[in-house]
Amino acid sequence: KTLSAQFRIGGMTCANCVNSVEGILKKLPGVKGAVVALATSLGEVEYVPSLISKDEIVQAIEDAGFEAAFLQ
Ligand code: 9UX
Repeated sequence: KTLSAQFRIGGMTCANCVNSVEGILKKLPGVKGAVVALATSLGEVEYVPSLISKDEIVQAIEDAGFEAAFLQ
């Protein structure tokens, strides 16, 4: 089973940040896809909840130096 969730991200200031965040997310076990938009500071991740939690996804983004919070 795969879920999709939207998050708000802080600290992205250039297009390379977007690539970094997407790359980090896509390497995580349990993450099937990730898209991040610089203009809106919003992202969406497709993940398998039995393999990874939202908290772990947030932690991975924050470890990379950004801020993240899921919308719900
Ligand atoms: Mo752009 Mo983002 O030089 O951390 S890669 S600001």
